[in-house]
Amino acid sequence: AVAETLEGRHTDAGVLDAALGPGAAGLLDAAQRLQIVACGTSYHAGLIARYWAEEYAGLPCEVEVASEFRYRSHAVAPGTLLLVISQSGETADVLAALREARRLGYAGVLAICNVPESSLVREADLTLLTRAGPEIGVASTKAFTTQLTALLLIVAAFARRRGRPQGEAELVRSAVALPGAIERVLDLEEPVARIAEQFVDRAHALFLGRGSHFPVALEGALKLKEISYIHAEGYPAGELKHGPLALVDSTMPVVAVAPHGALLEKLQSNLQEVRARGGQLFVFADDAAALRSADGFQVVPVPAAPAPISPIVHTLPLQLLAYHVAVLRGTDVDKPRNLAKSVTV
Ligand code: F1P
Repeated sequence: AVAETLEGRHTDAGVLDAALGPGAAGLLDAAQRLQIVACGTSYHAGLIARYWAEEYAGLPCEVEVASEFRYRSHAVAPGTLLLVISQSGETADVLAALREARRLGYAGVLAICNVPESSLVREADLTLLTRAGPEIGVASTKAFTTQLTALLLIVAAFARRRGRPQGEAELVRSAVALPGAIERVLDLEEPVARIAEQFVDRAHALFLGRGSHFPVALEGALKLKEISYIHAEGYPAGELKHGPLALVDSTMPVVAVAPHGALLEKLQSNLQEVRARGGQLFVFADDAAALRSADGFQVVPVPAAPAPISPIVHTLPLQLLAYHVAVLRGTDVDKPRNLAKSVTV
């Protein structure tokens, strides 16, 4: 309904404001910049939102893990809105960051949360509920995709307020296209399950991305770590030669998130560096034909989707990959060792 409203299908332009609660309009109007705080998967959602905020709404945006934000000194720019993202709304570091931000004079607190009766929802000025339903597994999956959807709509609301109608229209068109795109990408389950077989006996994996798909690489690596216990790192592909390339040999699977667009050419040079060192490459690409040379790559063709939602669409196959690797390794996918659903201490 929010997307439809933004798209103009409803006349009530206040649906997003209503979804956020009383006072939404005033707080959003006053915001000059965003400071996002979150932990784990929710932090990765925030990292993607920064690309949207700056590109489509021209809204300056910083993102930090709550576990560091709460302990550092802050020079707070006037009009900085704190945007807190948490599936549970009970993560201790997130709540501490919120309270610290209040003390420091941030302009207000906007929350994205999945649990209506949580501490976060009680303490925030405004909340957009993700309505993802109960997360059964410890590792966030649908929480991530619904957080991103909420973030996309919030950025669309900012784009409107900041006189960026084209940015708003592009985000809204993308939001409307999202359910169909998700349906199509789920068809990748079979090929991804086959690729998972090649990860079962590996000790390490590297995930590469660029631009707004760099956080997708981080999230792919985190999911693999959390549920299959394979050591995995997400890296911006351009940083490869500043260190991690030293790790690459024929025993190292390298997953690349390679959507079409301006950064693909650069990414491909990075992939050739991996290839030259014998690394095994798994490339998730929505325009396989645009890959200059896919020699030695195992390419997974991701369905094309509008640019803003491409990070969401590329995340799903990586979630499926982690899932299938974990199942093959016989780990408990829903209850990984050493982890808790809510990190309340
Ligand atoms: C943050 C988080 C989750 C992760 C696990 C531990 O939780 O790091 O991303 O999957 O559940 O906690 P939240 O603040 O989003 O509830």
